[in-house]
Amino acid sequence: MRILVTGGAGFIGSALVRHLISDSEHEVLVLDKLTYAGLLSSLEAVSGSNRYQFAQADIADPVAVGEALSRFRPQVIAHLAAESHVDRSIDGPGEFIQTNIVGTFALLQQALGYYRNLPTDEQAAFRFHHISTDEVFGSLDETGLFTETTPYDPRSPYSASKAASDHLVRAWGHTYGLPVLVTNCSNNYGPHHFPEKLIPLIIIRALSGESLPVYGDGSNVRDWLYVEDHARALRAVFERGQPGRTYNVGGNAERRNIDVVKAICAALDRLSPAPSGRSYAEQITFVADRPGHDQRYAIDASRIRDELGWEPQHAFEDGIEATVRWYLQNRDWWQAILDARYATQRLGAA
Ligand code: NAD
Ligand code: TDX
Repeated sequence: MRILVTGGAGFIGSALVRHLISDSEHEVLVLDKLTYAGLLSSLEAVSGSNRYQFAQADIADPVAVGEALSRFRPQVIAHLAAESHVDRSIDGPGEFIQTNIVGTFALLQQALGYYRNLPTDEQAAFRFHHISTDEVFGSLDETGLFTETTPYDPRSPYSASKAASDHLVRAWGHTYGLPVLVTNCSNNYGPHHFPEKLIPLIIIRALSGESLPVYGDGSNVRDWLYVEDHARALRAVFERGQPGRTYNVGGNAERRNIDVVKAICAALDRLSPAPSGRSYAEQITFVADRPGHDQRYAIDASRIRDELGWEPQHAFEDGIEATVRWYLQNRDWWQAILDARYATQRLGAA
């Protein structure tokens, strides 16, 4: 199949592309604007493949998207392009509205025009797959899990923009007959994770001898999924998922933030002991909480398991160790990002 991957130079998109090139026969066109979070260095492993192409474009640019569609003629659009960082959405929501809502609308319009012009047999095979987040469901207290029928209750500018885009995608399916799929996934982690996110931020700041900022009291809970498990889930859904359907994807690995940070410190203590001989955990600092910080997310992933046979393969402790090893062995990748002063301001709140 030919798969157009929007946001393919990002953390999850690049993991999907690396998976598709190494473990399938699919052809891939990445369409990516290359914002601060889009990195061609994350696609180096596939850049020599004749099944991989790249186009730099904004999903909100109808001419560029239309040209890519008519040239590549995809059977699947896997839509991952988004502004993804919650703290940035609090500091400046405008880009989140523009890309996640307006951009998704523009992409849907192009996809619909393209779909309507396909021959009938190709229409039957076409899928528009929107990759979304569990944050659209809001916040849980100590019990309960998000299912595919949990009502939406987004609470940050980021999650509100993703909720809006989910609604648009489903509306284009329901009203115009576009064969859409939506996946709502929990927190990912693993190689090529952008250094502003909790896990890489802690690894990099620990190695730099800096404080390790934990928001609030560190009791907030996330359900962590190794990014390569997510890539396999996405492939299962666009290859075999039922059009019109939503699939929740999760790691079955709920952890409090403070325990995640301690697990990273323990892995670093084993793999790269600090020159001082002290544990990295001594660098942990509790800082002001994120405004509106959701307490807990947790996913019930039984639908994708029962219908498509997908399950996570990486236990959290193994995934954290693999991730810490990757950041230790790929300093050039993250140092180049730090040197580029990617974000002007954010690399931890302390
Ligand atoms: P990321 O920030 O690492 O990557 C986003 C990519 O989209 C970048 O390559 C960026 O250049 C590109 N992009 C941004 N705006 C664009 C535009 N207007 N046009 C074209 N390309 C654009 O994000 P990620 O963590 O890889 O997340 C990918 C998707 O998965 C997002 O939709 C996100 O909401 C969703 N998601 C992420 C997680 C997670 O834990 N990271 C969990 C669930 C869902
Ligand atoms: O310095 C920090 N200290 C801290 O305590 C940072 C950056 C985060 N945190 C906390 C906030 C969250 O409870 O750690 C948790 C994880 O934070 P992030 O890595 O920013 O992820 P989160 O806000 O949970 O959102 C992520 O998962 C869902 C992705 O960024 C989203 O794109 C995805 O939809």
